Amino acid sequence: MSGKITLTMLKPDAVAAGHTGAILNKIAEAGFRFKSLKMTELTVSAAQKFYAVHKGKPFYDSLVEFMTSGPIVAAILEKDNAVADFRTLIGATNPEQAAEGTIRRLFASSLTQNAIHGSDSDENAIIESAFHFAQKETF
Ligand code: FUP
Repeated sequence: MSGKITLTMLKPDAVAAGHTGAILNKIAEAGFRFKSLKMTELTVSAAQKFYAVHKGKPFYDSLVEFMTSGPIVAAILEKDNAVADFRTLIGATNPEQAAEGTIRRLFASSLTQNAIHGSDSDENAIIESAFHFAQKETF
């Protein structure tokens, strides 16, 4: 059965460009409920851990550098079929290939600086939610 939560991060490019409000509005209008929400920043070791699956790939170091370059907004989102529906809403990893109207198409500038993260599985949604939020921050 498909899960009800996903974890998102509005990445440093989107936050620095002042797109936080517009992106959160699109997420809410698409029917997601905010279970948790905060502005924060990733340390280098936290970013390395979050993206450990990509360790050794050519883009890993620049991805970590980018993700630690400024504040992010993290949120746990609730909706039926949350992981798949959210990945549809954000669009393809590369904004040039993202469908019209998707968050990455609208707000991302490059493959690395692609504005927003969405969990890729129900299992990772739970792991990533616990990475960012304590139980008392989840509603
Ligand atoms: P996604 O699940 O769409 O966020 O994409 P991935 O998990 O494959 O990649 C995680 C992040 O690594 C992307 F958001 C952007 C970055 N990335 C690159 O910078 N270059 C690549 O070739 C692939 C991914």
